[in-house]
Amino acid sequence: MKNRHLAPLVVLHLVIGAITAAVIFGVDWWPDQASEQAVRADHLMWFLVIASGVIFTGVTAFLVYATWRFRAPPGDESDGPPSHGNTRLEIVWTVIPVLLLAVIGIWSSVTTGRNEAVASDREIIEVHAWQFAWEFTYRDAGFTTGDLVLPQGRQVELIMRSSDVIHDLWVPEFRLKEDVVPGVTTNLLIDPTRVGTYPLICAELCGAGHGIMRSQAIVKTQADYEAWKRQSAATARAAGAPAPAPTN
Ligand SMILES: [Cu+2]
Repeated sequence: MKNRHLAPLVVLHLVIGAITAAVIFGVDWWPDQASEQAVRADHLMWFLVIASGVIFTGVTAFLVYATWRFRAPPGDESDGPPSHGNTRLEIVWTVIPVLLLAVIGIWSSVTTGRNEAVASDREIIEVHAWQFAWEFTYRDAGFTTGDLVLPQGRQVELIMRSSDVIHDLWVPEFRLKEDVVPGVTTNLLIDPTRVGTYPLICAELCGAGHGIMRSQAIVKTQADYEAWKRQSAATARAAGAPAPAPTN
């Protein structure tokens, strides 16, 4: 590269890089992290966003510089000089994306594997979805609720069924989303880490009431969770509620 190109390109990289970094780091893009899965997903996401920012900065700086520096003079209708390729450049722009995609692919599969590692002492909660509501059954305690209550620091497995169309259980703070499909049982593993109340949303357009198909995911400390479970079971028994219907 000739030296007269170097200085303006460095300045353009610095200016565009600074604007890109300000947008990436200056905006609070993501909700709280309330599960181990959220932390792993966000590490991968940060890598993707930062790598994208670096590529965006380089491409935009060269594009802006080339558009300005090599623009045609007014009235010049002629073609530019022919170009017969640049082997070194083509190797560089092939090798870098290959390495980047390999890192993303391996990192994604490691993240998925760790997110789906099953704990032997996990709590099982059955999920029933229909147009347009969620129902959560704590079968070992014999009751059903409309909110998903989970213990902090203990893995939960959701066993999910739909009685009509495809729904999709999504809690943004857990960074987890899974379809609930009629005729099929789907599962979702969650390791809640943070006490709090988070929106639980249907993320599949499932009919006219899709927009109101919302509930809450409530993470409690283990002591509070056990107390809530005992209390809910006692209330259900006192009300003479029948045991939750068996699911197929
Ligand atoms: Cu739905």
